[in-house]
Amino acid sequence: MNALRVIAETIKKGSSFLFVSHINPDGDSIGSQLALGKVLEGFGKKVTILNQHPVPDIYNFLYGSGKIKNEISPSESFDIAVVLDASDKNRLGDVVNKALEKVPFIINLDHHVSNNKFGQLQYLNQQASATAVIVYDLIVLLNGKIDKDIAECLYTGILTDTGSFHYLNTDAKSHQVVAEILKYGISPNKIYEEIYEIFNLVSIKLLGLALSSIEMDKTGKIAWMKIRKSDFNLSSLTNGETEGFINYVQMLKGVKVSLFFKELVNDKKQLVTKVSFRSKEDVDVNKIASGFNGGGHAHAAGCVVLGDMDTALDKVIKEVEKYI
Ligand SMILES: [Mn+2]
Repeated sequence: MNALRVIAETIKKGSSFLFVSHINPDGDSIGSQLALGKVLEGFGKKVTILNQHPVPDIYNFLYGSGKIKNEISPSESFDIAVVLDASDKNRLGDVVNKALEKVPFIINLDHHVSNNKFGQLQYLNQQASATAVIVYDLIVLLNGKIDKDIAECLYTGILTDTGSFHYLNTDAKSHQVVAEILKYGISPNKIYEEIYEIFNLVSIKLLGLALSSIEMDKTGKIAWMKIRKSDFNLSSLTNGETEGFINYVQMLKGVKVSLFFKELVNDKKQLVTKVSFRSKEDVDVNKIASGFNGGGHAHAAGCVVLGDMDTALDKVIKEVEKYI
C-alpha cells in the first residue's frame, strides 16, 4: 500500500492530533497545517496546531491562523502528532520537541531532500514543490471536503514555496493542484497582494538597505545581501517582512548562487546569522547548507551560523566558492 494511503488510514482512526512544523514558520508550513487541520475538524477530530514561533503578519489572513499556538499546557494529550514541512526534529524548536515527547505516534509529511526520516510513519516526496501539494493528495485520499478557506491555505503554500511559480521546483503537478483548488472561488490576485504587496514602511526601507548592501564575488557567480541586527532594531520585525528579499539577488544576470545574511538574536539569546540560499542550474545549495547543520532543497536552502554577520559571511562564501 502506498505510504500516503497508510497515513490516511491511520489518521482516520485517530481522534486528537497535534500538528507541528519548523521554527520561523512560512507560507507552506502554516498553509499545510491549517488546511489539513480544517479537514480533520470537519471529521469531528480535535486538532491543536503548535509552532515555536508566531505566524508572520503576512499570513494572518489565512483561516484559523489566530488559533495557532506557541505554547501548550503540559496536561494536554494527543493520539497522533503530524509534523509538516520539517526535515529534522531539530528544526522544530524546544517548545515543540517538548510537546512531542508525550505523543506516542508521529507522522512525518515533508518534501525536503534533507529529511532524516524521523517518526513512525513517513511520506517524503522530494518531487513535491510544497508540502501543501502532499497535503492536497492526502485530503483527496481522506475524502476530505475542501472549501474556500482550505483552498486559500493550500494555494498559499504552493505560491510561496515555488516563488510565485518561477522556482525550478515549479512543475505540472503544482499547476494541476492549483487548477483544482481554484474551483473553490479563491482569488490569486488577493492572495498575492496579502503576501507580497502589504509591505509596511519599515519593511520597504529595510528592503532598500538590503538592496544597497548587495555584493558580488570576483567571478560574478556568487552574490549576497545582508541585514545586520543594528538595522533590525529600527523596529520589531516579524520574519515575514523580509519574505522574497532574496529574489532580488537572484535577478542579477550571471549569478548562480544568491545568499541573504540576516544577523539576529536567537531564542537562547545568542547572536546568530541566518543564511538563505538560492541557486540556479547544477549548484546544490542543500549540500552547502547541510555543512552548516541546515538544509532544504537543491535550489533553495537555509542554515543558521552561530556568531556575527562578518564571521558567518566569510565562512559561508568560502564554502560556496568550492561549488562554483
Ligand atoms: Mn515547504
